[in-house]
Amino acid sequence: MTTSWGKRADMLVHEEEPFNAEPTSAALAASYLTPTDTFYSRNHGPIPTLDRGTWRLDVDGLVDIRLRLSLAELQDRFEEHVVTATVQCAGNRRAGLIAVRDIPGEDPWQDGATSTAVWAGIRLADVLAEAGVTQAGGEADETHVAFQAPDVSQLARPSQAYGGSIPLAKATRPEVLLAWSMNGEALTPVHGAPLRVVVPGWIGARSVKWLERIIVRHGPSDNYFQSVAYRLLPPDADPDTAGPGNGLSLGPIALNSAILSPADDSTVSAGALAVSGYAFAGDGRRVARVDVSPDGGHTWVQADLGPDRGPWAWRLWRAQVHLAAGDALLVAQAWDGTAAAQPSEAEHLWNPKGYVNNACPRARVHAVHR
Ligand SMILES: Nc1nc2c(c(=O)[nH]1)N[C@H]1C(S)=C(S)[C@@H](COP(=O)(O)O)O[C@H]1N2
Ligand SMILES: [Mo]
Repeated sequence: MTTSWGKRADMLVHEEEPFNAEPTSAALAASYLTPTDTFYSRNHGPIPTLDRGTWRLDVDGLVDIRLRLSLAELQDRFEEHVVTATVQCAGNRRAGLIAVRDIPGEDPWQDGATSTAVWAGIRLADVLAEAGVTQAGGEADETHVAFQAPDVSQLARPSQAYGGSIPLAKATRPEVLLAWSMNGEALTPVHGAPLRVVVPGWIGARSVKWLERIIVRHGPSDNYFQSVAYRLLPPDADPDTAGPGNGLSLGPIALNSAILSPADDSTVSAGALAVSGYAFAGDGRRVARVDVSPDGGHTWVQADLGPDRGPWAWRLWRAQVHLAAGDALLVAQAWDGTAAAQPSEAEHLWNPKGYVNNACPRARVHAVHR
């Protein structure tokens, strides 16, 4: 069996070109940190192979001093920082929305368009400071930091290189990195070598790979993937005619969770059953609790939460429920530190591009005596 881009053979590959693949639930559940060969990969165009030696990062726009730096210069001049962060695509769990109503032209991601790694690199804030950009009071609301990559996407209208932006207020936070390493090793081509942005707590689309240029500007980027895609349209909107600025801009991640085991529609032994999965609160919030129901939401037990590696990374969880023989509907529901819970129904969340399905995950199981 052939594997693309250094990924394990059992990846669920949605598309080879552009390469879009997610790990199985079992692979994702096997460890807190997702091994690089297991980490999902989301791409909108061909994966560029950049030469580390000749590659340069440009920083310009509304800066006092323009910068043009090699990788070695970045590594010499700035202090290295390490952040454990979950990256999560806004399209994660889209399959649950497609089950409500079809979403043509978008990949049916299951629960694996999210993964967690240890990222090392430098703080975007430090590079911005070197260019004379600091977070100055009220201006931070209108000032945005845009990222430009070289991979040209035919999916954009018109076709263009990938880009996006975040507000200066987020860009200057200590968790936002320009990362050159993932899980202790140099970034691989598919994950953005030699340098990518990692915006912990925000949708994966803002963690721009193969970063070549940082532009400080008034307002968000005009790039298609900022101004048109990755916006949450109302259910009755036509995605084919939606233009720049329509719908809600997606940035901070919404509270979400998934059941990774048992699989939906599986046969299990009656009696004690372990149910496990992940939960992620998004933008600096904490997962406060995960509840699991063995009976479609009538009764609940609390899951045990696994290791806490800070607000930028997911929590794995596990609960034990007791099932009589017969069919049962397992449901999980995560709560965050503001006592907000996941919405119950995917049907109420359906949107034309299929983003942000954070409905309570469900798994139907058939319990048998054996
Ligand atoms: N240059 C570039 N950066 C990109 C993308 C892309 O297509 N091109 N995809 C984005 C999206 S939508 C996601 S979810 C993450 C996925 O990161 P990964 O492939 O390392 O998992 O990368 C983001 N950065
Ligand atoms: Mo994404």
